[in-house]
Amino acid sequence: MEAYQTLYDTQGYVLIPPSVLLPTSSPLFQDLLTASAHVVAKTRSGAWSHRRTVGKQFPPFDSDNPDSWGVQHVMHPDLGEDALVFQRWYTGEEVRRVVCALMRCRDEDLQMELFNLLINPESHEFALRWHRDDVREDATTEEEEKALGIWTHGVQWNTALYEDDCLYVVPGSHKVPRTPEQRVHSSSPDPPKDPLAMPGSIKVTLQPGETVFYNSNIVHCGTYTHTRPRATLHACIGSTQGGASRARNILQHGLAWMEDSQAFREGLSEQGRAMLDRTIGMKRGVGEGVGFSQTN
Ligand SMILES: O=C(O)CCC(=O)C(=O)O
Ligand SMILES: [Fe+2]
Repeated sequence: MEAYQTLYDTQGYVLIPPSVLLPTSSPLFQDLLTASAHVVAKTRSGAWSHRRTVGKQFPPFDSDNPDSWGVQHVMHPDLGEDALVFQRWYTGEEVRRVVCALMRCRDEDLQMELFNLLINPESHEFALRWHRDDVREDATTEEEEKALGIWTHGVQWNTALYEDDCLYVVPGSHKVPRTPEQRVHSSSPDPPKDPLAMPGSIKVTLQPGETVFYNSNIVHCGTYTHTRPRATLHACIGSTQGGASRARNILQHGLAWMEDSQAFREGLSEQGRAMLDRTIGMKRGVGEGVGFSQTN
């Protein structure tokens, strides 16, 4: 675990093999694959409206385009048995152990955040511009320094169910403001024509069952094609040690259902319920109107 921590701290991301979190031979892998197929079908048919819409890169997502690049809130109780499969893995011991190690926190500090599924659009090519999740593209160097200094109380990860080479990152950029040249590549709302033209960038390729944990304020982007299947579990967990520092990044996705649904609470394990209670505590502490991280 220590080697993973060191890599995560220095690079801003770390690859974790399937054996640690999701062996492809495990029944859980099959269950997650099946549950994913169900929720993708519901999203494509319009039966599930919480989705990431092609044409819209960041929250709030609209419903302008019928095609989707993500399924939102896969633990939502309205998704029935499938939601339970997603919950079981997200709140399970394996995930919690790695998350605690990377954030150097205790199990009692973990707060439930987001769990979504990233999928291939059905009939479009789409891409996200170079960005940091919770820092705007026009932030000054000083603003970037300040934001990056507090961004250690949450981890985000992608676990691939099919081979996935959609994500690009700039290793080390979670700690330092962008260089003038990197700013040129990350200041417009348009996605890059060639992601590798960004100085220092690399493509992250995941095999089925493999995970990349990343600091979501690392400079990163994504390219999506309809020509290959993508079903990648996309989640984050925070630590209560961060106080309200995670609030905007998380609450902008709309998490009232977590607090309001008795069915959701009842479906969770004891550890899951404790994680939920910590999130509700943070939510009540910050009140309404946290706003959005990005303006486009
Ligand atoms: O598609 C990905 O892997 C990255 C998604 C992303 O960067 C985001 O949702 O902000
Ligand atoms: Fe992002």
